[in-house]
Amino acid sequence: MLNLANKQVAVVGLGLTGQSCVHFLLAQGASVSAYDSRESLNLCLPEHVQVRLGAFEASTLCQAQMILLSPGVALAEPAIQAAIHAGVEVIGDIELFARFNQKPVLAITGSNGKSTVTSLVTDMLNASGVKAIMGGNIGTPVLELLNSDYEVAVLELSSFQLETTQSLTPLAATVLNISADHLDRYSGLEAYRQVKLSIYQDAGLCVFSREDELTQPQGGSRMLSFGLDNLDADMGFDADSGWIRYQGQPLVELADCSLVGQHNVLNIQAAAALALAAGASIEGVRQACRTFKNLPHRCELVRVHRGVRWVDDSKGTNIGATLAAIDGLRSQVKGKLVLIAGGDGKGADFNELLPALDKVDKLICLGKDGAAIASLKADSSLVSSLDEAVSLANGWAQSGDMVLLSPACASLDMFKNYHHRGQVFASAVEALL
Ligand code: UMA
Ligand code: ADP
Repeated sequence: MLNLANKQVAVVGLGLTGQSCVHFLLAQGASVSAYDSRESLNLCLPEHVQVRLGAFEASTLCQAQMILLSPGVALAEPAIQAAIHAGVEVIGDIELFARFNQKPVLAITGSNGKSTVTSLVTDMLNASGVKAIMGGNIGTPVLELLNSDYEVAVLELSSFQLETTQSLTPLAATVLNISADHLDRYSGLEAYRQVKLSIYQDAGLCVFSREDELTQPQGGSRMLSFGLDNLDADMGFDADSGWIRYQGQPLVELADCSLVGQHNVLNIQAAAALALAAGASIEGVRQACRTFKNLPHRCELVRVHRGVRWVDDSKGTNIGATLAAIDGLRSQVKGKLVLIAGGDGKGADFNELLPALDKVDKLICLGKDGAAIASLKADSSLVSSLDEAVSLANGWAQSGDMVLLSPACASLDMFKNYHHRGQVFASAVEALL
């Protein structure tokens, strides 16, 4: 275990991660200084912690013995690069967790489905009598888990978090899928993928998707795959009977699951593979599939108004997620489908949306990259607020239609986060007369 007593540690970025790091490091006896490039910030930190706001300075950061970097701060930040060149160790909170945690870890990444799978794995284990807790990108900083009583830690990991993690040694790990995301932080899809694949490093079991060859491990660890074909050796799916099968045996009947859509068949398979590896029972897996509640802002029905269904998929923050939402929902709509999309595209190529836009009858766009998406479809509309988008959709949609907010973009150009965007949407929909 790492001895942090009296070590000079700089915590860079003071959001959820940074503040949890400060508290953890102080409890370990480290000497902590804290940095955020914002000029003003509401913080809840002990008074003796030295806080510096404003642009990061290489000269100060180079004096630290270790830097704890928040996922939102790019490693490419010049002051961080200067510190690395000066020999300062730069790690993230997941790495710090890995050096203190003594319990088995299940690690989950991918472009989409991470939170769904993380929550489902946790439910499967708890339904099997194995005490599991979840954390990471899903919202609870991992260092906070160390204060809890658990048998297995289930971690949702973003590519940003994986960049600063080296020694996690998960019991089992998965890359659910790879599609373009965060390309404003990577030189291209391959660079982003390589960071995602690093989750397999030293994993006891690598769980990958047969539907997406980009998820395949490149090393020699034990592997298990999941997919929509009926492959007896691993996780398979028999479309005729509607059963997910595991090593040739029926595991979960889809009709018995609360999650719908083809992408969720894959999510359930991946979750079951991880949970079984950590000691879940078949009955626990089945029970969790029956009772799992879809997470908010993921294809969530917010209102049926004058026969029109209004669906909030604000968590659809990249193209892959919006494609899955349209694929999953189109067959459920008898009438027309209205899509509200746009926001910060993070450098994505929106042409990948084209095949799905054929299934959309009316496209309404907003935000920083709204015009680029609107240009892909004839008769689309560009609006300046989500309220305006809802009002326009309301004037257009008829009974039997669906209005889907699935932006294919991050929310930060107009909202605090995807949750805030979903709330603004739901409020506008609730206010319709
Ligand atoms: N900051 C700087 N300089 C910068 C960038 C950020 O000082 O160049 C500061 C900001 O001013 C702010 C702080 O850093 O005060 C925010 O830190 P952060 O962006 O690392 O965010 P946290 O609040 O620590 O939340 C992070 C994850 N956020 C990101 O990776 C952007 C959360 O994932 C995660 O839940 C949390 O840690 C706990 O682990 C959110 C997310 O959007 C949901 N993740 C991305 C995604 O899912 O696509 C990766
Ligand atoms: P993440 O945590 O990776 O953002 P979530 O589980 O929160 O993923 O789901 C976000 C959105 O991504 C969902 O609303 C859905 O539209 C889409 N999605 C979920 N699972 C998958 C999957 N396996 N493949 C493609 N898209 C998915």
